[in-house]
Amino acid sequence: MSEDLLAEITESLIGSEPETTVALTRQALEMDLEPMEIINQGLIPGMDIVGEKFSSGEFFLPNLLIAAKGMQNAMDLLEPELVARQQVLKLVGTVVIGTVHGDIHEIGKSLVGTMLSANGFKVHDLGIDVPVETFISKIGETGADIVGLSALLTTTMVGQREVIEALIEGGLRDQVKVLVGGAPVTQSWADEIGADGYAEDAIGAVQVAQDLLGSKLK
Ligand code: B1M
Repeated sequence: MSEDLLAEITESLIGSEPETTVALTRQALEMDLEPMEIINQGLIPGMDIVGEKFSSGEFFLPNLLIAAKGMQNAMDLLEPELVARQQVLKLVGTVVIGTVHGDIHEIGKSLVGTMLSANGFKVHDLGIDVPVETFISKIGETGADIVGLSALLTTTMVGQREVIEALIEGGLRDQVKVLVGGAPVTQSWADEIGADGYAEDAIGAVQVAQDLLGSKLK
């Protein structure tokens, strides 16, 4: 039953029916499905298939835009639920997060930000297409423990390296841990550019951020 509903959510994204995506997400919450289950088993598989169809030439840019609208509107319902489910009593650290310059993919970065704040981090979300200098000045202004750099395009991953280089040049590299992620990003890319951590998804990002903070405080 819940599998059917999750499959319908996936289908609604592929079928460019954003209103249906939102209605089904609301229904899933009313049926007490966990928000993370709705995201990981309903919404993300839909976005992945939309992406594959775009790669193969079956779908075009408007299909991506409509699917993104459906997922973002569904996330507007899910994010307060994600936050409400966490019971964190004290602030564990400060994170500056954004999608690197040249890249306007927002949904995954925002989900990572939401999960971090739901787990006790103070999150400064700089948004999308963020210039290197904006990351650097926000890190200086907030004294952030961690900077999170999201990149969804093979062509924009280099922006993560540029932020690390600017941190070194500005003498800030020892003060802040660098966490990288996004669909094309891998552990070996993180190692190559000298990032401190890599996470494949939002839950992993929370785990890695907690580990990084532990090692920073030692
Ligand atoms: Co774009 N796009 N897109 N797109 N898009 C991808 C990424 C693509 C893989 C689709 C494909 O061809 N199969 C492909 C990239 C290929 C590549 O370079 N490897 C692509 C392309 C080519 C493009 C354009 C170039 C298309 C064009 O114009 N010809 C263009 C680029 C624009 C730009 O940025 N300059 C473009 C545009 C867009 C839209 C604007 C239409 C829209 C985004 C709208 C928005 O965000 N408001 C869009 C969408 C929706 C997608 C897909 C279909 C879905 C992305 C998404 O939201 N996924 C995507 C295909 C895909 O990913 N399967 C695709 C759901 C989200 C929850 O997952 O973002 O992966 P994700 O985040 C995950 C993890 O990656 C990780 O955790 C998240 C949660 O689990 N994560 C982190 C992310 N950031 C992290 C940071 C961390 C840690 C983990 O630490 C800091």
